[in-house]
Amino acid sequence: MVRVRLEQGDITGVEIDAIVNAANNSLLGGGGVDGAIHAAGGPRILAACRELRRTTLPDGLPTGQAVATTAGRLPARHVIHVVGPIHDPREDRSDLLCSAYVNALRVADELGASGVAFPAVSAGAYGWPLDDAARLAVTSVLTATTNVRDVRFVLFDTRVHQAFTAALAAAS
Ligand code: AR6
Repeated sequence: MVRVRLEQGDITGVEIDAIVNAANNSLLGGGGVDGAIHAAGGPRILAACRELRRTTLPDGLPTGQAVATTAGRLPARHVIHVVGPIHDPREDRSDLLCSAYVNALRVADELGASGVAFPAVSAGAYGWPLDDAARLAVTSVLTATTNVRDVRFVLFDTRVHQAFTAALAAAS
């Protein structure tokens, strides 16, 4: 059974086996948590992403999928990059957001990681309504089949933290 904890803060400072990046399909960086991870982790992360693009992912990382790289100089050992879906009120893309969490945990299993920290994937630039993003995140992690024992949601601000607190209470 996975233990889920919530905290408010900056995921780049978290000391854990793997942190998850809310990336985009290009894997070549961006704003938000993606920008913060590349800035704090240094150029080795981008070099590893470029190598993935050159080899196994020439068209980029599909939405809902996950792939790992070095964490560069971050305290975490690995970065697991996922691409959440952009919210679209005309189309239910919830499955892809759940897949991003489940596939991150699958990659963590492949790495032998027992602790994983997640940000609120798709809840920033990708425009997902916060309460729904929190509910999908929490239920995906709680129902996943994984060897990961310790999941930490590291939420950047009070509003996001409150949404995840409510979602976790509703799911437990
Ligand atoms: N630590 C933890 N959470 C953070 C941090 C941080 N250092 N910085 C921001 N957040 P977003 P998305 C929160 O936009 O919605 C990028 O440009 C933020 O407050 O980072 O999946 C990518 O390259 C929000 O709650 O990711 C993509 O193009 C959450 O992280 C696109 O944005 C997610 O916001 C992905 O958009």
